[in-house]
Amino acid sequence: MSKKLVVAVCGATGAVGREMLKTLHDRQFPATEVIPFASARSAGTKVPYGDQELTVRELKEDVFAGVDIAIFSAGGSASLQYAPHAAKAGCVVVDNSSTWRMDERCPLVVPEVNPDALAAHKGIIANPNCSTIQMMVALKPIHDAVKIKRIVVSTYQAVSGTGQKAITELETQVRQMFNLQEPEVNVYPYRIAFNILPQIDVFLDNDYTKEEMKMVNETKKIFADPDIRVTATCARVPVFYGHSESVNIETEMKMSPAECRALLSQAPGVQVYDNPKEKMYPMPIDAAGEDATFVGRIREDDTIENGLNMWIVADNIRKGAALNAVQVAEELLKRDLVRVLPQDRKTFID
Ligand code: NAP
Ligand code: 3JM
Repeated sequence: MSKKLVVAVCGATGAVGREMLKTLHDRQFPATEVIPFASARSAGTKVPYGDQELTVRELKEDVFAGVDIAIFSAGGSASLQYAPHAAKAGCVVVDNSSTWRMDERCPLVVPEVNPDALAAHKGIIANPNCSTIQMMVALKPIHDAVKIKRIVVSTYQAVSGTGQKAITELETQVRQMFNLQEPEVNVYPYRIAFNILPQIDVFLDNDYTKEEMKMVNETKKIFADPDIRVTATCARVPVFYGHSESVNIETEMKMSPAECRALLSQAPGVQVYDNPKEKMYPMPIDAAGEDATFVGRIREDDTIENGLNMWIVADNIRKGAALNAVQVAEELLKRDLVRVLPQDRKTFID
């Protein structure tokens, strides 16, 4: 008989949670039991896991006894409240929210980029923001080869990044507008159908949004490079699945576009999709449902000495959330870091 491995999926009824269940099943994650949790609202409902239907349970502080790995995508406040209890109960948390990302006790991990950071975990591991993850996967090999000094990124983010209610809102608004009805605006500050919103998450005192500052701060932590300069503009576009990014980098040493293409075509998790003559470049319609981070439009920025521009696209719900979290869990198993109980595991609560 195989060893017991119980996985809790917290936020299982959401856009990320459903993809999490699918990813665990598709990748044959060796769980002996998968338990879906959500709020009291959906306790008792069913969620698909392969060809089974699992019954959703209510997430509570005392549900983690006997759970080995708890993957959270239930929003920031649920992670803040419940993840410490999960860690205290002895399971390893992989958290998708921004709550724990900048906490020094929590590794912030993209498995293709900084898997060794997992070794120092104290019970809670953070999954980076979706826009950060795909940028890290594409830029890490370049950073290693020629050292990136500065990143200027503009994002074009899909509505699925906001959750199930935003997917429904875009569908509803499009239908209403084709029927000459006034579109209802509930999720975003303005209509998203046939529009672009240069605001994701709340504004901070520096006039950047929280989403933009996630990209800045998470990049420094994942690359373990406090000196790398990053500036971001994040926009929401009326696309269902797949975040796109225009990325400009300035490097210490020179790398030609051809060298960059060759390097990235060997990089883990990356697929180079770049042939301007054939109008070949990545788009959200290519990336949706795929695991890879796609890179194209690689070209020189001749306004600076060592500069490159590129276009990076990935499925924000897969690599941007569920897949990255499952890869982290796989890496924990491979490194035998699930059952290691660090002495100071309790510091999240006590
Ligand atoms: P969603 O579709 O709105 O789903 C939210 C899920 O959380 C639902 O299962 C919901 O359960 C559950 N939930 C909400 N409040 C809860 C509570 N107090 N206790 C237990 N469960 C609760 O949102 P989503 O797109 O799946 O995203 C969920 C979270 O994942 C986000 O808030 C964000 O923190 C994170 N996320 C991260 C990334 C990333 O870049 N890594 C990307 C997207 C999202 P009910 O059905 O019972 O309401
Ligand atoms: C992606 O509960 C919340 O406020 C969640 C907001 C949220 C986040 C976040 O900050 O955790 C929605 C979508 C993210 C994220 O990945 O940073």
